[in-house]
Amino acid sequence: MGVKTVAVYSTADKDSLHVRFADEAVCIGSPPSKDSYLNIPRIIAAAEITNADAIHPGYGFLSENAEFSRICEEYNIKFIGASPEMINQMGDKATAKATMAAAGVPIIPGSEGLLTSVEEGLSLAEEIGYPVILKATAGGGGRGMRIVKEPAGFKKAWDDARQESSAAFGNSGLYLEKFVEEPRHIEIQIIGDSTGKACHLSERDCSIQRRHQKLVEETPSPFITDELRDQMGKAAIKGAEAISYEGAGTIEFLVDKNRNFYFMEMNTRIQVEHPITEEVTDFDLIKEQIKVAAGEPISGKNYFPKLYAMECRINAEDPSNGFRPSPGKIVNLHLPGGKGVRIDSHVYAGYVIPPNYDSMIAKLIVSAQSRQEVIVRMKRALAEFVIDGIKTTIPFHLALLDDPQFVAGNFTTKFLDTFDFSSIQQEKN
Ligand code: MV4
Repeated sequence: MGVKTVAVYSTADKDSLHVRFADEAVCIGSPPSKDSYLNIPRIIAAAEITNADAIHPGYGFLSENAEFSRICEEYNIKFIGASPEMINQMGDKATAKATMAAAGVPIIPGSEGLLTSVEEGLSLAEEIGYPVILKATAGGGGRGMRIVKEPAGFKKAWDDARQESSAAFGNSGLYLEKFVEEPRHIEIQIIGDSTGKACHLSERDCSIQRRHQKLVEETPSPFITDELRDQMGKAAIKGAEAISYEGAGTIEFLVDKNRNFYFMEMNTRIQVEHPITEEVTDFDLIKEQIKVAAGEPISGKNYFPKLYAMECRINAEDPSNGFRPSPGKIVNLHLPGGKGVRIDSHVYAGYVIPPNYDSMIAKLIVSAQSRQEVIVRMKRALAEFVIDGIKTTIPFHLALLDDPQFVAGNFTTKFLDTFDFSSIQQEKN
């Protein structure tokens, strides 16, 4: 787009590639996030001294922070993300669910809004039938969530979930849902413009997760039919247009074994796994985010996959030791390439991975004409990927791609609960 860029960085990231490749870079503080990447005044100051027109918040830190979005507005810096009102409305899960229900998006049967007492929860659970799940309205990522299998366990689950969500989020509000057994996590990418129009870019299957951390995502989902894609896409647009959603967002659905789909949450940011959608739709999501932020309208058509794509998250973690973080120096690096192979990364040979932040060091994104060819090409790329000096999730991905059930597309969010991680072998250096 020819847009000049300014990187912000903490001292822990002074040697990161984003700092080297941006047109300008501003150090905003020391390694602890609260002193740099979560420090709003310092980021605003960096934008002001460099005369920045807009801030792209990426997918972590302040990307879904209503206060930051509001302060950007106040300082006349365009926040390339959701408005503060939208972040608040979708950040409160019970409110988000009620909003989507009112828009006609299917939701999981359960409480209308928050539960007001344990007694109300018990009688509602009796009515809809066990198992049920209690969820923190301020939650996300599985925290403050309890599955209840029978009435005898309800009181303890209620107390524990309230305690946990109060401690984690300073908000103990809970809502209740029927527990969906062995679901798939399927999300729809949407983008809306300032006129209130939205379109969808089909789904991503994010069922391969460990402890609520996604490890592999793919599109199209091997479980989703053309008809279901159309229905889910239309539901996602209905939800987005009901709230006049502006910018890129994701509507997360749970899909049960009978292919019923239910709204779960909305993410008001670009997500880590967005590149697989870009590869199969030929739509540059970041470019379109910037255009929408600049007030341009979207085309209005929807985007369906023309290819198959998969992302393997390469983390500095040891998959044979409980995915323990493995920061340190990358002494040797070789990135695979060739047709249909994309790597998004900030690392290089000689780079020292700091212990302070998320352990994801690269995204390996592969696309091809069929799912089978994606798998073969991904295995080739993983085998050619050399990262010496640290442990990575590459051996896990190689084991997964050899699993007959995964290869057959037979997996739910419970898949990794029973996966044999002990057989994974790190390559000897
Ligand atoms: C559920 C569910 C089953 N039934 N809700 C997990 C995190 C949060 N976003 C919601 N989650 C779930 N909600 C009902 N009614 C199962 C999960 C769940 C899950 C969802 C998506 C991906 C991985 C998961 C792993 C465990 C549980």
